Amino acid sequence: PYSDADPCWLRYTKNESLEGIPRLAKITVHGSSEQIRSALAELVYGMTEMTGSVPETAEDPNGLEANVVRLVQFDEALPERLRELAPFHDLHEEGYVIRSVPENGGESILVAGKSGKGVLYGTFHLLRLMQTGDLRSGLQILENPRNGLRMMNHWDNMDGSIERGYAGQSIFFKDNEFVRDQARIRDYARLVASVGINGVAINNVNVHKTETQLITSRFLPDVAEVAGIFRRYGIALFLSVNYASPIELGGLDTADPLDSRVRAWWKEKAAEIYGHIPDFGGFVVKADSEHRPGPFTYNRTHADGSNMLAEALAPYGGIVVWRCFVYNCLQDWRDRTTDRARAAYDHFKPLDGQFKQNVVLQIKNGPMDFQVREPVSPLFGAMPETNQMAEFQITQEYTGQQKHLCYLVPQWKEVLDFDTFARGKGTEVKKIVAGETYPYAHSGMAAVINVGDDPNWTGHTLAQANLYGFGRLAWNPDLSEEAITAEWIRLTFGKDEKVYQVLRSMLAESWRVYESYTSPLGIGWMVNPGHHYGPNVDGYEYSVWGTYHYADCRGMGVNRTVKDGTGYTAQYYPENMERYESPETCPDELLLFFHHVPYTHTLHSGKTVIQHIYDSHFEGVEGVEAFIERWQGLEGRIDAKRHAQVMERLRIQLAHAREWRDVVNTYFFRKSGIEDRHGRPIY
Ligand code: GCW
Repeated sequence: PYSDADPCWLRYTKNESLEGIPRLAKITVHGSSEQIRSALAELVYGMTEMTGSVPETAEDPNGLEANVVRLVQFDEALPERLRELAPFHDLHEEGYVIRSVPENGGESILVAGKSGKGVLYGTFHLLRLMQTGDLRSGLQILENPRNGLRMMNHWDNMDGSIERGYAGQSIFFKDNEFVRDQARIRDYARLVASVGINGVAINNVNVHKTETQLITSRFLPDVAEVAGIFRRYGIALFLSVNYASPIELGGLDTADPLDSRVRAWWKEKAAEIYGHIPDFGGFVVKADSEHRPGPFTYNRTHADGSNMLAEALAPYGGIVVWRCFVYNCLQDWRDRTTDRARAAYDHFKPLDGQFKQNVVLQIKNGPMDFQVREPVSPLFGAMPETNQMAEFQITQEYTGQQKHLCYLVPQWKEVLDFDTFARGKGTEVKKIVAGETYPYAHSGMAAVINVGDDPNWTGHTLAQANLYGFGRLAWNPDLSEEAITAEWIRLTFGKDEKVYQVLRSMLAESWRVYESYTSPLGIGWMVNPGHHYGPNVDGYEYSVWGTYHYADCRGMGVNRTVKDGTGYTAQYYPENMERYESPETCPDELLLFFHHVPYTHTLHSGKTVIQHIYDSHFEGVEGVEAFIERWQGLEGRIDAKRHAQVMERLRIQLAHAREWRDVVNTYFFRKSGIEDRHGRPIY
């Protein structure tokens, strides 16, 4: 590591099971890319830490060594004998194989890829096997990433603040400059590359005045330096750009995408950027959203808007990641016909087929905004001729802000496994965003990241699991929650079985526990306006944001049916539409998202809505109490520092969960006048 920050899952402790493999004391390298050199450095470092001795790096052009780790990047100069050891034809550009190969009278381990990136990913995989003691004879691993784009979006501002950041300040920026000490950036690159991330947008999608200048000569040399660090780890750097740049930077009087001066300005800009960063990834754009400028100002569509940028980037292979988070944020709460949930689909679906090949639409997982529970965005699968990717939120804006434990892998799994029925049964979101349903030129998964300059990166130490889990799912969305959790725990906390059992159960339950003491049955929000932390049932009820629960003395929920509601359900393919349209078939956990029902409505669970609210809120707090008890039991089994840190957060979580419970229960008791069947305290 380059910094003294927490190594997270790249924790290489002395490992007895490796000592039995003294034969792996040598590493040979074929290939000279920057990424294979990083792979070598990582392997040398990891093996040194785990075995206590520095492995030798051997020159072995003709493959005569035995009992070595061979890092091999395919190229024309690769000797025939080594060429035959790996099935290169089965590998994608970023894939790899790890194989045990009997050779020269011994057994070597081959880590091979078509690119340096592939070898790097394979090396991190090999290191995982070493860390967890799973390195054994007869390895036959072949991995290709399912998603082409595996991206992190930072919402970092150049003053060092992070929008919706809960783990300190930016690792990139400080006082409107780039940070000079790049140690954290290097360790960051190692961390995210180790789980396969290949693109990072370093600045907030809300591009303010200073950040607008990231694409100017004032900052491009700095951007290029970070891109250089990223490059060594196979990461392409992206920038969020201000749609009004031609006005703010170029002195033009318009940013109209069809204006020839605007087009020429962006083309020149692209040439300038690529002059500094030949492998620049491209732009991330939030346009016409929450007061950000965009093509609507000029009566142009989002296809016009994004295509213009795409045209500028195309000669260099760059892409435009265009966000679909476009909705009316100046709604009148009295207006019951406008439904924010409809917005992304209504805006973008009609434009299908009009986007250039190097534009990819980035769609939030749900139709609203990263709530603890919402349905899957109906836009997934609805645009066969337009590249799509999914946007998730690792930073816990609405899920406890890294004070509460909320492991999001189960939530993301539900989204990825959701069957859209776009091409009949079996058209899950994961296939669409992987480009397997429609032949997308670009697609994948992005997430708003949860790291800052806190010593443990994520504020809550256990929130590291979300970062790890996202990367692993972006690599392979078919990995099970259990498999990801098990990997993370063993890498991060070692092999103690009790530690594993406790952590596994806490992580597995945490999302549902958080859900149960916060907003019920898919309705969302109920948070304090602005910072979005803590209970405030009516916080967003009479506001402009389109975020309502419509609770009255009889019932609550939003009627989004076709029959007599906002018609949102019609945005789904028929199988899902029908399921959501009727309260009989709508799943309990989403009932209030789709329907306005009386408090006395009986759920599939057999409980009434009001009793469910009371029960779940009491149970949620009990869930947190149980976390504390279990975590207490790990004292002495994990290092005191991390144990204490997590305990401190759990205690905050408990206090705040009680607040949530009492505020929500009291609110609905007063609205409904219906007593808790179990007579528990409600105020
Ligand atoms: O969730 C909302 C956040 C905003 C954010 C916006 C977005 C970056 O509250 O802080 O802005 O979404 O996704 O653009």
